[in-house]
Amino acid sequence: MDHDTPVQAPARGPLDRSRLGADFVAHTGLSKVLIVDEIGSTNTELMRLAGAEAEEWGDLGVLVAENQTQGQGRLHRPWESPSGASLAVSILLRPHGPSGRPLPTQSYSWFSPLAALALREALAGVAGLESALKWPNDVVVGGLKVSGILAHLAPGVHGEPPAVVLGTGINVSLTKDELPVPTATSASLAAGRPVDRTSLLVAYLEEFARYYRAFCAVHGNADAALLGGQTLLSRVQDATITLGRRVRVELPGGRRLEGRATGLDGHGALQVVEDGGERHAVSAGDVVHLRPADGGYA
Ligand code: BT5
Repeated sequence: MDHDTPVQAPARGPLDRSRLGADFVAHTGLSKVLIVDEIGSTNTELMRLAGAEAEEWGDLGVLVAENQTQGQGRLHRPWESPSGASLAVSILLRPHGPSGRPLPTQSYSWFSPLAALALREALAGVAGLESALKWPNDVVVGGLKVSGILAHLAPGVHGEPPAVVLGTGINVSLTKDELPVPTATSASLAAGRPVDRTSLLVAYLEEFARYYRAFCAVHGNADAALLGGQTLLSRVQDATITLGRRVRVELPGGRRLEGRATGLDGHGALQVVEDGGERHAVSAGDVVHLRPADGGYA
């Protein structure tokens, strides 16, 4: 491209709300979809609503913002979502098994990977993209982050266990100039063609509801066959590119581990074998994929 040519942002229309109305809610089994024009953080607002308007916000209530101004990442890091070019969506979960019993809270660590699997299917179906999970909460295409997922606990109702707010930020049509960090990409940049935000949101919510219902049907057991096929644990293992790699893990307290990521345990924690042979199960941290030969960044 000629350097003097202004970079044209792709058309950024609002979401097509007619595709996310009552029919959509009924066929997916969601309890509601609320789309707001602007919000600080969909996760923060949905956590508030889960307590303040508990009767109106049941399992699988969805809050979407056209423009999110104070998106949150883990550890209070910022999540940037240029208006109209990204999706900011939070789903409230009050998970129950087939017997009506609440799911064990130990199973909650599987909701982020469940969302990542759903998004993976949506990206494949809508944009023809092959994506992968980078432990713990990123969806990447060609090693670059197209989405980040963040789960928070929210108030339970009537003495029940806490609810979960599961937030997903998706870079849909950001141009190269708009990417907030060099490790990011967008669906349209990766696909090399425009990707429709509404179609991606619809597909993501459909897939998420399908996986979530199946997971609730097996009472949150990641080792049970899901949807008549592989277990959730093995689906997530297969989709996670961190496994089998040399990694550096930055733990929340500032400690670091370096070694080989060998697998996930039954709670989704990353198993890391340090060079000296010491084994660790890491439930929270940031991972840098290292190149095997020179220890540089991959
Ligand atoms: C995450 O945190 O990746 C979780 C992001 C969750 C965002 C959603 S949007 C809907 C819902 N409402 C919210 O308020 N949040 C959720 P983490 O792994 O900590 O990554 C944050 C880091 O990613 C930042 O420090 C930046 O380096 C980078 N980053 C920020 N914006 C990005 C973007 N749009 N694409 C890729 N990387 C980004």
